[in-house]
Amino acid sequence: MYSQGLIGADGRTGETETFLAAFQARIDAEEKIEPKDAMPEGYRRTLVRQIGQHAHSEIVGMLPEGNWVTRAPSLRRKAALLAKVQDEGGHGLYLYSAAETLGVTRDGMTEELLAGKAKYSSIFNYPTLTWADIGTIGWLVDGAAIMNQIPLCRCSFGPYARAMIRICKEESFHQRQGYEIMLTLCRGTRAQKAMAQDALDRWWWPSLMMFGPHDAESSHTEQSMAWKIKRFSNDELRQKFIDATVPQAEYLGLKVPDPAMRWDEALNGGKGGYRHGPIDWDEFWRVVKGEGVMNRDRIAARKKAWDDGAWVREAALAHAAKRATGKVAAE
Ligand code: BYC
Repeated sequence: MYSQGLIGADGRTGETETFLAAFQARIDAEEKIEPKDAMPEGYRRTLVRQIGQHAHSEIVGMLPEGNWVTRAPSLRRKAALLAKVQDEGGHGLYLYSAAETLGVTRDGMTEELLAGKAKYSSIFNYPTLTWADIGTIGWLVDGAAIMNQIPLCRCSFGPYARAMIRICKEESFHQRQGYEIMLTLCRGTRAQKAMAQDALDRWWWPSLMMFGPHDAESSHTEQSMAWKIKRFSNDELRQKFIDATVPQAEYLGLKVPDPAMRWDEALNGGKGGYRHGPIDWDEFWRVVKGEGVMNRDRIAARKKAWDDGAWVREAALAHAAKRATGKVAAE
């Protein structure tokens, strides 16, 4: 059993006050916590949960866009989309590796996903109906992801923070390719612009939900911020995203589907910001609990991929074992 978190800094077992205070002092001094360092069990569990969910989101997130690779409207679009989907696969792998440094296995995390015990982002339970959905995912979903993930580059846990640096660079490219698709559609025919508006109408609210419940309803934010895993609250990041995105929609000539949205001078400490209308949290929780349009398909697709890949994992392990005992000559 992985027990380093239960050994206090003073060498005694159990999470003594001294140990917890010394750990918090390291966090407050902006020291990075590394896998071999003593850490409270709650800190370790929070990271395993968040990094695991994040990794699953990247892998499940390949499905809605992968669905359009064969139908991309040009070779250039196909090459960019293929590269983006592959990038998401890479992000999942860095994140599974970061979580593994905390004493869990990728097999175990995958089993939890397939059994419905581990969550992944609600956003990936919506279907991609038209090509404009691919533009909108890049623009809004990757845009929201960047807003959430840039602060994670300063997360107190070293392996997670370091993984996020490369991920954010790639997400930034993804966001631009999405916005460029939207720009092209919005400068195209009336039908193309209508397709872009329809996609924005369907993806706007689910994108706002990506940031998680309002702060007052968020069970983990307070502790995660004290541990500097999260640097901003869910509502703070959602507001930053809205303020950055509404002018982008205006530039495209599209309308954000929120009749209550208005500029409010009082927001952001008097700097002003866009006040949004009520979010349908019943829909959010229905989707998180498995009742979204695509939940069953997503898990079925991941289960098939995991089952179909069993022979590859077995062969790779057998090959590695033979190499380790010198029975296979190095190529
Ligand atoms: N969907 O106390 P809270 C991507 C859950 S992938 C589902 O605020 P926390 C991309 C939450 O887990 C984007 N569940 O939690 C990939 C918790 O349940 P549990 C993924 C959600 O952790 C491909 C409960 O609600 N990004 O970028 O402090 C293509 C209470 O919430 C959601 C990440 O994972 C949701 N949207 O804050 C394109 C980033 N929101 O665990 C793009 C890393 C909340 O107690 N994660 N829940 O059962 C985070 O930053 C935080 O985990 C969250 C939630 C802000 C998401």
